[in-house]
Order: sequence, then structure tokens, then C-alpha cells
Amino acid sequence: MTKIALIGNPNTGKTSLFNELTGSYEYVGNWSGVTVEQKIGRIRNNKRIIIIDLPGVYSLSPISKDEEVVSTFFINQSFTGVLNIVDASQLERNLHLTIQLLEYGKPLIVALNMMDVAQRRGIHIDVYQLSKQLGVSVVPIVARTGDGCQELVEEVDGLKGHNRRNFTIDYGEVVERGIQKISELLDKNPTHCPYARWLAIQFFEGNPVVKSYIEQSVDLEELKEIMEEVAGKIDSPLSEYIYTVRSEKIEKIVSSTLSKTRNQAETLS
Ligand code: GDP
Ligand code: K
Ligand code: MG
Repeated sequence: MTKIALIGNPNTGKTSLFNELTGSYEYVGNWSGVTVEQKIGRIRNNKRIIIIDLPGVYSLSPISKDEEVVSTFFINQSFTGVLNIVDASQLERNLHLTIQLLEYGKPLIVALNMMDVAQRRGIHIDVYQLSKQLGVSVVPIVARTGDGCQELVEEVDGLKGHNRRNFTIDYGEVVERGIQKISELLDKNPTHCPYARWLAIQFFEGNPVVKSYIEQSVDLEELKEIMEEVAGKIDSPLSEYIYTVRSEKIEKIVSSTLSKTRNQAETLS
């Protein structure tokens, strides 16, 4: 059984895509002590693939209820991979979440939605280049009409075998050393954590779900020391620092993949 988590920013067409892929859905009740209803469906022509619909979020932290649900899911649930829906007409903004999902390290596919909107606005995205930069498959779609969704299903079907992504941002010497130290702390824990890097980055960003998870797993004194050492050497608040480094990377990705032609409205004005 392949279990895929569907995640994206609000209003990117998540519900449209979910309905397009599954045809129908079923609600299931609580999981892992979190009192939210989780929407789950099976892919129409491939019942071995389950899609789990998660709330729309711009980021994994700071935390609102929806971000808490997504972060908790990432810590507590077992799943095969992530289907990240991205609004092609808002690429730069959407990539902040994509990068946090890539940092988790599970197989991931980008469904590049709203291709019709992007086109109308004169936005051209080099899908091949974007896929290369992110290290994962990118499938252009129009969820409203179902365009590209068959290709997407085929990619999702092949997710388990290949698609081991290799995407890392270098957060600079100080933060990287902090990440390394937190990973080592987590490694002392008998339950080996395969996503220690993600936990460390989210911890530095101030994700409270991740914070309480880490605090349950490691020596608090050592954790505090690492945090103080890193924070003391960075001029801005750590969360801001990480956001800035990420934004710079996103800017590079966008400038090498996206071009704009003057659209109708601009030509007339
Ligand atoms: P969600 O908030 O992410 O669940 O997004 P919805 O599925 O509710 O979609 C938000 C709006 O965008 C709705 O009006 C959809 O009909 C529309 N929409 C979704 N996908 C597309 C698309 O590919 N192209 C266009 N033009 N509209 C879309
Ligand atoms: K909506
Ligand atoms: Mg929705």
C-alpha cells in the first residue's frame, strides 16, 4: 500500500486535485491523539494508492492549528511520500513550503498546478529546470480540468522506487554545526531518527511541535547549550535568519526557471 500525503499552500487547488484523483472521499476520525478529521481517498484507477489530504499551510512554522496538524503528521505518521501541490502563478511564495518538505527527506513529487492561470499571466516556467533544481519530479497540471493528472498518477505510482531526492540548503557554518550537534544528540536516542536534519532546522525556526518532540528525546541541558551557542553567533533571530537564507535560495531557483512575457493587460496599460 502506498500512502501519499497531499500538502500545499491554501487555495492552490488541493481540494480540486484530491477530488480529481480520487473521485470521492471518505472521512476518517482522529489519529494519534489529534482531534481533526482527516480526509483520505484512494486513487480512482489505482486503489493501492491512498491520498491523505492535509490542511493548507504556507509554512510548517510558526504554528497555527493547521500547521500543527501538518507538523504532527510528519512526526507521528508513517507514509510513503509527499505530493506537494504548488501554484505555478505564485511559485516564489509556494517554494517556502516545498523546501521545508524537501528537507524532511521523504520521496516527493511536485504537482505544478494553475498552469492555465500562469500562462494567462504570461508566466513561463521551465519545468525541466525546476525539477533539476529541486531534485524531484515536477508535473504540470490544471486540477480544475484534470489536465496532466494522468501523468501525475503515473509519477505517484512510481514514487517508492526512485525519486530519492537530494536537496539541501547550506545554512552557513554556525547553523550547520548546530544541525550536526542536534543530529548527534538525537542519534544517542535508541530510536534512530531518519529526519534529524529536518527536526534540527524546524527546531531552530521555532516550530513548537518539533521543539516538544526533541525535548522529550534528548538531554535538555545539552540542547540548551547548542541553541544558545548558535543563537549567540547569529545577528538576527534564528527563525528570521533561516527564512532569509531560504528566500535567497528560492530567488535563485525562480530566476533560473521562470520568465515573464508581457501579458495582454500589461501591453494595454
Ligand atoms: P484549496 O483551497 O487548495 O483546496 O483549493 P481549491 O481546490 O478549493 O481551489 C481553489 C480555487 O481554484 C477554486 O475556485 C478552484 O476551482 C480553482 N482551481 C483549482 N485548480 C485550478 C487550476 O488548475 N486552474 C484554475 N484556473 N483554477 C483552479
Ligand atoms: K479554498
Ligand atoms: Mg481545500
